[in-house]
Amino acid sequence: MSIDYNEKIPNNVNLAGDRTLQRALEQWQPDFVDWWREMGPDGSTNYDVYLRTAIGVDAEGWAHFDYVKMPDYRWGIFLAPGADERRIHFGDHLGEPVWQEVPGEHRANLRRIIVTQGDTEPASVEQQRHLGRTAPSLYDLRNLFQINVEEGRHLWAMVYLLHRYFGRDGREEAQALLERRSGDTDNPRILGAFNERTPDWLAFFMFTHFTDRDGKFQLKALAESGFDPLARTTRFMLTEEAHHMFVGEAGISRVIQRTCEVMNELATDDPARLRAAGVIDLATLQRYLNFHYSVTLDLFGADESSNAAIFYGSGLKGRFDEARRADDHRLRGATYEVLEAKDGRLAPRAVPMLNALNEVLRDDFVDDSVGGIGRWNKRIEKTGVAQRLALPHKAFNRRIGTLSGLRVSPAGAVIDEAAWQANVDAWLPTGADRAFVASLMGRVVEPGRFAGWIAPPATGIDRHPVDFDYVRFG
Ligand code: BYC
Repeated sequence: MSIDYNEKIPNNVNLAGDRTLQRALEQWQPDFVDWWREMGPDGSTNYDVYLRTAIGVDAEGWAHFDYVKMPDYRWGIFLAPGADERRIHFGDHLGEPVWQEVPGEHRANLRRIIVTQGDTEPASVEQQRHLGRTAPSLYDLRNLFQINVEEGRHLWAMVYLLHRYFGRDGREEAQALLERRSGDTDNPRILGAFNERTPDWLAFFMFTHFTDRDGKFQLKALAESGFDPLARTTRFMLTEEAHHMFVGEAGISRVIQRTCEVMNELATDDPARLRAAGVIDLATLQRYLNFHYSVTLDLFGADESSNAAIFYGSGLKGRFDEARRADDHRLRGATYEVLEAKDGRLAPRAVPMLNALNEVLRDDFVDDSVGGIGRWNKRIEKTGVAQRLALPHKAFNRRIGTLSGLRVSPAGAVIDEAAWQANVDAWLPTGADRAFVASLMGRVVEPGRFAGWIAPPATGIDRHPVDFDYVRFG
């Protein structure tokens, strides 16, 4: 059956004018829908969900709201408008015109970057597929589904690039993106954090706060790319990413609000009493934070990476805000400090900056995360509660890079295995923490009602009230 792509897939890439591409996508599309039905939000096929759909790249077009059944969501393909005469502004090709087709010598690396990016999108949908069963409100359920369909759109964005620019290998990679599965032992997703479970809503909010923030930084780095279609695609993806991080940050903020209210009501900071009252104690929240933050730090790759140097030198992947940096944008001869263990302590060591670009991006992410913690702590402070949250040291609980072989406390002290084992239950979520959080997860779906462990949001979506019926069950 042929599909009217202009009707079904909103796009600004003239799909209708490219028969080859259209045929390739016609073959991929039913497999995508099969994947969505198998691995997308559990039991949601008949729900009418009040969703935002991008139908254009301008101010009106990118946020069109209506009720949609998710398998019928119009996953569109959009490139942000291109600048005339854009030139590569970093690396060995600095000053040359950007590429509109893939340069042969960079083909394998570009494909690898696009596949790695693409792989995270369906992975996160798989990780979150059971959460609809335990949504704390209709408002939150809708936000979960919004994120899920947009991750689906981001997969389409990468599949478009693979199909349009990489011929047969691209089509094979696009197929493989539907075949890997998060957490599968035989055919897992590519990056570590995307094979972890997202078992409850506290994990979901931490994931969208921290891991979607990795998404922001990686997309910002790719938005600098000398391969113009990748730069323009990722720039448009960033408009959607902002809402995902909002869901995480505001979600945790609302959990904090509710916990602090009960702390004040009961005049206690005893986790056992708070748990008995049905809220999540701040120590448990801190342990979840420690886990999601450290797992996300690993997503930036090894602190020294020849891949990162090659990606930058060849103009494929820049730095965060590349254009705003006051240096030569070639970085040969420049150095950057990475951490290593020396005489039982963490010490900085200067290495060639080109090799340390994963660390440069990780440090930008750390700075941004410090801001987020500050906002959460402000929320606690306003309630008069004395406890505070903190980011663990960036060497804590690492599995990728030089620091992966070390045991490091959240405060940044290098410790031995015995000290780690003696404290790990105070630092990372325990089985008992997860079981407690799971025990709070019950489904609340009456408009305007919220589970007891989370405060309502200040405002609704698209200027609707908080008690709007954001999801209608078919
Ligand atoms: N887990 O030289 P290195 C998002 C592998 S999130 C497992 O440091 P490189 C989103 C690596 O593949 C953003 N393996 O690697 C968020 C390599 O393997 P090989 C996603 C890992 O290439 C929420 C080896 O270790 N986008 O959008 O410099 C919801 C050596 O490592 C990991 C991107 O990541 C890991 N964490 O850096 C939905 C952008 N890290 O070759 C979506 C594209 C490394 O030795 N990707 N390895 O077998 C990249 O730019 C790079 O691939 C990375 C890795 C920065 C990720």
